[in-house]
Amino acid sequence: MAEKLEFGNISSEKAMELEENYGAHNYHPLPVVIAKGDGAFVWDPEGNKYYDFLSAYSAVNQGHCHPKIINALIEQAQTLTLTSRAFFNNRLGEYEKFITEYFGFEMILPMNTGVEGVETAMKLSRRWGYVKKGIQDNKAKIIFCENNFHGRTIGVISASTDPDCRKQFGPYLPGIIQIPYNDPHALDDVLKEQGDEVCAFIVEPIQGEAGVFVPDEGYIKKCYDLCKKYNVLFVADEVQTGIGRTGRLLACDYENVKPDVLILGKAISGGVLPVSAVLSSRDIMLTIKPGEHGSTFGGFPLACAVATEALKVIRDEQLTENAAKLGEIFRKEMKAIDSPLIDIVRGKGLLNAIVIKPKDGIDAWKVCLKLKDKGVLAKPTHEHIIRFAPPLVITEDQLMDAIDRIKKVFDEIL
Ligand code: IF1
Repeated sequence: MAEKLEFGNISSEKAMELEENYGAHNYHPLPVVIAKGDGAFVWDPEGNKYYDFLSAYSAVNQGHCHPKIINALIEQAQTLTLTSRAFFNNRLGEYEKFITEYFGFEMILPMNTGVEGVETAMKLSRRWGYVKKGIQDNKAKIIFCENNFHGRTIGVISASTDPDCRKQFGPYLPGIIQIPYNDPHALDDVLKEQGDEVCAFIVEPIQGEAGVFVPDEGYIKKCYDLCKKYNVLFVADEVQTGIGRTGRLLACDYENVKPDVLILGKAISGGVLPVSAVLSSRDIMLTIKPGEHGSTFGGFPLACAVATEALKVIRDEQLTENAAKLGEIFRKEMKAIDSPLIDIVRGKGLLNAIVIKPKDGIDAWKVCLKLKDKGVLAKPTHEHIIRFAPPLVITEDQLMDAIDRIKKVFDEIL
């Protein structure tokens, strides 16, 4: 007999079966089906409630279905959704003024997904390299870090060192240099040798996919200074770390670095629409001329309305401050857990990870399954690491309740 459903008309079992049969197998999800979200919580079709400790990879910083963002979406959707950039629209300019002032930049180039933001930054950097730096045509090089994650396009995976992202997708884009992360000397060495042909250094201030790898204090500033020394653009990919997640508006703020080019995505829209942005100075941005880059949806009115409201929510509800405060509590409580399974606890703000030392057949995946049973959703990355990144609207009481559940898992699992 079919179980009564609380949300939607498809059971968890049926939903998983449909995805298995009709969807490409490019993911390996945790066996949980989400049918509804509200703030820090999600529910499956059967009505089981969970804390969302992934936040759609930090896209849902403002919490699921934030009423103000959803209202902005509905209102704009009933008025105008898409015009293309063949015409002006009455939302784009206002949004562009708002977001550039919000982050302290002169200009924005709006795109949709994070990886498009990265591609845009790569094109912009190359263009700047030819037009402003005087690099010989087709010689420009971009430096990336090992173990980076910047997205899935051919251009961007060419910069990846992760075999899962790369293998059998070649041939790759030339003009890419990879150096170790968290090693300013490696950057210095490359720039000393090839600096004349390098247009940009593209870096995550905290490496997300690598397992929330936080570099040494001062790393970002040292890299920025080296970029200045060799006339190279310092490009920060804050698609995951940006917009309050790490306890500052931008993770680069921790070192008072203002990137030459800033890439944002995910939480710009509060997880409501794919919205990304490349922010920079007029000098750099205006090296791209009309007709040379763009996207049908980039800067569409619906995105402008939603992103404006989503950024206001971050500020009005002091979500950055909340992330800073609750992040301290989270790491302190996790470090206090006495379990042989816990190797390292690290992170900043509400972007945290626990590195698991597998024991007696218990690995990160099994810990996540147990967490799910206790009502906390988190996902392993790189086999042994579990990322913990709840929506920034989570309250202290909710966080403490979730922490209790996590503690119980580690108490009971071995
Ligand atoms: C997937 C990770 C997170 C990103 C940074 C650009 C992009 C991402 C720093 C591209 C995207 C995602 C995509 C997601 C998994 C995920 C992820 F585990 F791989 F590292 F967030 F933690 N720069 N990150 O983190 O943005 O094009 O996806 O909008 O399923 O591939 P996108």
